[in-house]
Amino acid sequence: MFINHALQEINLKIVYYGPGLSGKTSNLEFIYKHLDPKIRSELITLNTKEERTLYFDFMQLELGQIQGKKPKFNLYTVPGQVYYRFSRKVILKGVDGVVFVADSQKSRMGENLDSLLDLEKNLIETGCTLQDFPWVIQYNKRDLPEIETIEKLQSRLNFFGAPFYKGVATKGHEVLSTLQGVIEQVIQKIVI
Ligand SMILES: Nc1nc2c(ncn2[C@@H]2O[C@H](COP(=O)(O)OP(=O)(O)OP(=O)(O)O)[C@@H](O)[C@H]2O)c(=O)[nH]1
Ligand SMILES: [Mg+2]
Repeated sequence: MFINHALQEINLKIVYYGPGLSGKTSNLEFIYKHLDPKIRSELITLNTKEERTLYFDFMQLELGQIQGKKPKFNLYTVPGQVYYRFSRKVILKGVDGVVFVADSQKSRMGENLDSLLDLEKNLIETGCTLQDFPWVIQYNKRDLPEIETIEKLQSRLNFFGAPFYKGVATKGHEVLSTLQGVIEQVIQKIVI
């Protein structure tokens, strides 16, 4: 969090985390297309030619007021591919809230778990832990065949009882409710 007292602005950082191809960039693309341009910036994406995130995606939202100040939510995605470990660590610096985008496909359970452990490890290095951190889980790709039940995903991934959403990011299902959920978590933490 960064407060600019002169401009009466609070800058908050929300990071979309998760394994490669889970749908993090698709979440931001939907938010970009469906929010009023008056409250959102352009979407900056840095992709490889295969459309995989290379460093991060970024977009800023300006919403309402908190304690008389204008909150600006800076949304980032990390690159999910395993070897971009260093980028993920850098992007997590100063994070205020996380959306963990899990891939619901049965074959991706191992990658979801590895990515969640990678998140926990990186958060611990910044002095936080998932247990008392503002975060939500989105179980994405609910439209595909061969997906895990929500009960199984919950028991394997949601060990701290974070709020969760059942998403289809490409169609926008639960994308905005996921965003709203993480924003609520972040605000709750800063107004206490
Ligand atoms: N069927 C289906 N496809 C999805 C869904 N969400 C994303 N996809 C597809 O999955 C692929 C990867 O989506 P991205 O949003 O680029 O994934 P990412 O998590 O940003 O991937 P990295 O940047 O490599 O970490 C794309 O082809 C998307 O169209 C979904 O809910 N359902
Ligand atoms: Mg991406």
